[in-house]
Amino acid sequence: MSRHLTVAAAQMGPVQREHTREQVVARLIAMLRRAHSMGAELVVFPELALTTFFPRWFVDDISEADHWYERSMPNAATQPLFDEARRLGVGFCLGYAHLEEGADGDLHRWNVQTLVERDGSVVATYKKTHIPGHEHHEPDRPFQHAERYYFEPSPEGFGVWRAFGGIIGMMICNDRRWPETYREMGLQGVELILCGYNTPVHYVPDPSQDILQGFHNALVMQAGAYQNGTWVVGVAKGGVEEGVDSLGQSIIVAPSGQIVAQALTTDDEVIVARCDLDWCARYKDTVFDFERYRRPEVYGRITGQRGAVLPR
Ligand code: CDT
Repeated sequence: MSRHLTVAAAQMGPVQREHTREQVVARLIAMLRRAHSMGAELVVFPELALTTFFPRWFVDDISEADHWYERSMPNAATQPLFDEARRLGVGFCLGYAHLEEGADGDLHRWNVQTLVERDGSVVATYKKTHIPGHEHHEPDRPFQHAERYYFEPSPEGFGVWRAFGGIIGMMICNDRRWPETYREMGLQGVELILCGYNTPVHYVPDPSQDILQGFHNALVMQAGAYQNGTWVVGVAKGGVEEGVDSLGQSIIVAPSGQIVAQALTTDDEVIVARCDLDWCARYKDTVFDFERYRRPEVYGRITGQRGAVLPR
């Protein structure tokens, strides 16, 4: 008996600064219902889905940005989403900023995704590992990408969880560009990777990459899926948000590396795919039989060093 899971990518159009959590959650619920009517059992929302992409602005006093973060999940604003998902029997994955007070009383700022099962139970909350952009104000930029100011990198790495009848992993936006992300989960048998993203089309450090944003987005997720024999769901918050154009092109990728569904707009849009989780084994047991073919004894540099070390 094969295992099928119908998964939706619930792409969002922009969330402007003046939009309230309640307005955003109403949009998420509308897409949840649409996805359910299309047969979805799991709905994936974007990175930082509840707010505008606030790292585009720098504030000297970081506590002035605390209102962009959630202190608990669910909370008063998101409870209606949790309630409706449970009523429909649909699971979901939601990206948001989390402000955590540690045991030591210190504040920690994380960029996270929470995965919720069809019965409403929280499976896991994943913290973003690769934090892109810059730490300090760079006034010469047309807009900031100060994620390294607003978020700590996760010390936890990439877990996977048994849920939805399969083995599920998560990554967030920039994580998808790094092969280590997929391999870490591949080595735990991952069958479905969920990824929200906010990707400005204009890449300030090298604008020659702007025209390639869509290509690079598909390239990395198709490669990661194929090389690890896993499904990958990439979900954008796209469109023009506070004057910054962001990539749409949400995709669902099969273990073959083929795109089986793709968003056509840069607005709120639901796409679905019926994912055969047993399809993963066709790759994991053949060309990417890790146990048979990998050579970890000659891969020491992967974890032994960070940057490139050039030959003399
Ligand atoms: N949100 C996020 O991680 N965005 C980055 C933008 C490029 S780095 C400034 C991304 O990798 O898509």
